[in-house]
Amino acid sequence: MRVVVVHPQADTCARWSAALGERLPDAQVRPWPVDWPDTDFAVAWNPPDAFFEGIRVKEALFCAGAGVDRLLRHPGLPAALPVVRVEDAGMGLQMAEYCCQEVLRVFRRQADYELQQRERVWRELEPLPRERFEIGIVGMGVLGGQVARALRVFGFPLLGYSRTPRSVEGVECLSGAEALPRFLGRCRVLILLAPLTPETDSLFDARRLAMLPRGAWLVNVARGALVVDGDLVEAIDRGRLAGATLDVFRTEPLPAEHPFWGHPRIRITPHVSAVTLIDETADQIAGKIRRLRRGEAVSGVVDRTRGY
Ligand code: NDP
Ligand code: OXD
Repeated sequence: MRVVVVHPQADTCARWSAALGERLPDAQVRPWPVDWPDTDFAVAWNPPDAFFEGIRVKEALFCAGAGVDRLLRHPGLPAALPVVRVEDAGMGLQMAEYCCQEVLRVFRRQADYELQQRERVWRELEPLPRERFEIGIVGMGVLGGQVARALRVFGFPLLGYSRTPRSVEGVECLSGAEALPRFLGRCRVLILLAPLTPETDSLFDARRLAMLPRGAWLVNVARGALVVDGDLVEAIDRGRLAGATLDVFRTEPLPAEHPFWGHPRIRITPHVSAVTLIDETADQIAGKIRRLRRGEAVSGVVDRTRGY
């Protein structure tokens, strides 16, 4: 059995190959480029345009991350090749840490206390009422579900929004386009954790952002293109939104001249809210390769018509 690994960073590619090689001792695992005409499986993160020109992937392509938007836009991706994505593999816990941190920062008025510290002001601010501090999560899949479960501990009212109906204990779940205005109208903090698809591209434009309660906070840990950048800055500057925490951007790395960088009410991290953990993910992918070899079904197969 042959497995090719393709990744833009050579050292990471080598680490992936070694991790998969250890777990699949009967396989030949090689970093791309290889001189093989074909391979049974490929494991890929942002493969270059030339990738599929020189090699035929026979059984399945594993995305080395959870989001497949970029892979599905690859011009050479064969139409019939099954694409399998990463499901959790340690990302859910990281996402839960990141989102809880940002929610608690807003709830505990940390930004206001930081401003006070700069002025050497000792003043106790009014606590926000927990029972009215509603948190909304767009995307109640593997990661959104784990974020909701982590937030439950704090007793905030939780809302979830997904494409199709979901049921998660302790979360009021809404779905479908007609429910979106009702959902947005309640979110003091809005967490984006839906994939980038034709339906979610630029979904959070001026009109949708205006549906949020005045003073809401946006946390985007999904993909930058879910949000219209200029509309977000305007909503914050006009005081409609209190601010935003952004981990993902339309262009990454975020260009130095982008207005997000210097904005006092925007917090930025460089796409690190949940990083792919090579060992955990290699365990998952190697397990799925073994199952596929035995003719068994695996989870995480991307539905290309849905786009995730
Ligand atoms: P899942 O496929 O498990 O969940 C996706 C969720 O989004 C589902 O609940 C789905 O609805 C919902 N959804 C899809 N389309 C829409 C829509 N049009 N409107 C509302 N909801 C929608 O994905 P994961 O939870 O594993 O990952 C989610 C995303 O997180 C990834 O696609 C990726 O972009 C991003 N990500 C970011 C990382 C980072 O470091 N910043 C790391 C990892 C992932 P339904 O339940 O009906 O299917
Ligand atoms: C992912 C990501 O989708 O890193 O896994 O964003």
